[in-house]
Amino acid sequence: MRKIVLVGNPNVGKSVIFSTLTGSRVMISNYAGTTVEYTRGELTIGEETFEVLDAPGTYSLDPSSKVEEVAASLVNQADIVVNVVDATNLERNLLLTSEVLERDVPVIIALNMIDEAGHKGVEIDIEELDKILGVPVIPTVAVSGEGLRKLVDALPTAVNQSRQPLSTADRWIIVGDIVSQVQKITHRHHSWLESLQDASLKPITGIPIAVAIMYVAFQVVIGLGELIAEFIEKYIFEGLYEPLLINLSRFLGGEGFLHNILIGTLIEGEIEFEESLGVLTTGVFVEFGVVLPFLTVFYLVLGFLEDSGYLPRLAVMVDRGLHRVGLHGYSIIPMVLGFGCNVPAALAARNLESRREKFIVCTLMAIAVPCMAQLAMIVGLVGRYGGEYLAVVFATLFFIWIILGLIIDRFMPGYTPSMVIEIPPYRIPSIKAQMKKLGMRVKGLVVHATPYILGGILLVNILYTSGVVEYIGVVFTPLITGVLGLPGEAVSTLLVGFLRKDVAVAMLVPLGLDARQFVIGAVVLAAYFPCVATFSVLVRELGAKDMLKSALIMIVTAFSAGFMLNILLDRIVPAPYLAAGLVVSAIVLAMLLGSTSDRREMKDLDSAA
Ligand SMILES: Nc1nc2c(ncn2[C@@H]2O[C@H](COP(=O)(O)OP(=O)(O)OP(=O)(O)O)[C@@H](O)[C@H]2O)c(=O)[nH]1
Ligand SMILES: [Mg+2]
Repeated sequence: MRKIVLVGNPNVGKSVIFSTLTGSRVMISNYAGTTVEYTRGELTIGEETFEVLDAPGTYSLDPSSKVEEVAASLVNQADIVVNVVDATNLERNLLLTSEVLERDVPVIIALNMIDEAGHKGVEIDIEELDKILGVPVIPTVAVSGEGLRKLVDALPTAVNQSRQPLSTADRWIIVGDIVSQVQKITHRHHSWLESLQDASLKPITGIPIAVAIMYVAFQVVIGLGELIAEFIEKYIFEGLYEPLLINLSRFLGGEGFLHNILIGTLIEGEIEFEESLGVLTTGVFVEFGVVLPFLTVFYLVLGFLEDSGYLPRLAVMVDRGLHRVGLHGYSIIPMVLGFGCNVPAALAARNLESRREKFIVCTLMAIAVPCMAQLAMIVGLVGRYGGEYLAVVFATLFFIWIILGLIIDRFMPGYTPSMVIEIPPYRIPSIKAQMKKLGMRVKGLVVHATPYILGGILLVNILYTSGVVEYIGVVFTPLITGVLGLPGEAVSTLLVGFLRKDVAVAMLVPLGLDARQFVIGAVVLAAYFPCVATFSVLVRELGAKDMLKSALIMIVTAFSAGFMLNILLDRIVPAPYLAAGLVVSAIVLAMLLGSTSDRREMKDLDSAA
């Protein structure tokens, strides 16, 4: 099968074109670096079926990051290259085009975002561009599908130029020349969207906007998530599902092996969805009653932030703060994604250029950013002891995040290269695209998480029933009880936490912990190790050696934090003061001790000069 490869700069609409051409579903967002791996699809034209590949965005075929490598290698395999060019940013896009034209492969150009170019007063003489480049140029508006039919029809007319390679300097000159010949810019007034763009980047207005957006986003997720979760629990689980289970429980005789696996333990003769630990009770409840409602709302909100183009602006706003822990502002994107699920977040970290930065981001995220499923459990279960205990959990994670960032930044050699953040314009998210994306994510969740959730519950159940937990509990009691102040059985939650963190948090409930113990359990579970899905992605992304280092850091940090809480919380410092103290001291320490690697970079630059 012949291969058509879609190449272009980041965020130019390649994935939109891909999904229209092939009918495949792929992630589309309004920021550079949405696609990090390629996706395949098929397109039939007449008799022939082509394989279509959606490449990650790249600025050059001479790769400078893993993501760009993927794109460059796809071009090498291509039988036809469709170079997607952003009409609103012709100059930069044509630099890549000039590289593509040097390859021994037929090329056709999709001049995309013609609609936005029009709004911006950018006028492009397409015929002239076509003539100068010597390959077909098809104007398109990917989101509305305009021009895509023509693009498909024109595919056979793609031209192989195999041009002589140019030096970078010559490339700039030639591209500049072309742009001056084909592009006319007429002046026009700022639209309100553009004024808003400016406001969200200026610190004086941008910081309040960022705080407000994040606040509203999390309020909506927690508030709406809770509302939906309560509704589902009351009407679906208690109203419809429980009576069925009660019948089943009676049918099974109320006890025995099968009853234990499916229904679990009855608590005072009743099924308790959070505590019974049966596959059909707690397993199904955790997935559909807890994870799904919160995650669906989170993805809805995230989708809006992604498609509007706000995330890269947030990156600019937090850039200075993140530099204190050796990170570039763009690493806020994997962090925010991590609140949904750490797996896609670890993949998004690929966009960061250096190994150093990737290591810091992945470690900090795995340790201190609980995923939505876990977050929902923590909010629901720790919240029962009162808001101040919830505050201690989050304050501790924040404290860990900052302190660990400062330490790694100081002791890991090198520095994080500055990275140019490309900021897309604000775009009004289309409801249809949002729903498609949400559907993809929720489906992915149900398909991928179900085995872990049900399997996790099953495992715990078996571990409990067979007495293994008791045995391991005895072995680890000195650590669990001595250091963390938890009952020995808590060790089972750590085992399960490797499979599913949310389930593990729920399993703290039957242990009958007091508030301080529950807080310690929740913090240690969040921090000690990533879940198995995240772990496998991290091994791939960081390599086994770095992952091992990262894992060691996590385990040591988690137990130190648990130990600290065990000593301080409520015994020496009451919860609200501890929460406030942790947040304030983290911020103060970051101010005083931060930016070590930035200073190293300055020193190196000075001595080089
Ligand atoms: N107005 C307008 N928006 C578009 C057009 N094509 C794509 N977009 C929007 O541009 C953004 C980027 O689209 P993607 O398809 O994710 O871009 P990509 O080239 O695959 O980006 P990466 O995977 O990050 O390299 C999305 O918000 C799209 O909705 C277009 O022709 N007109
Ligand atoms: Mg893409």
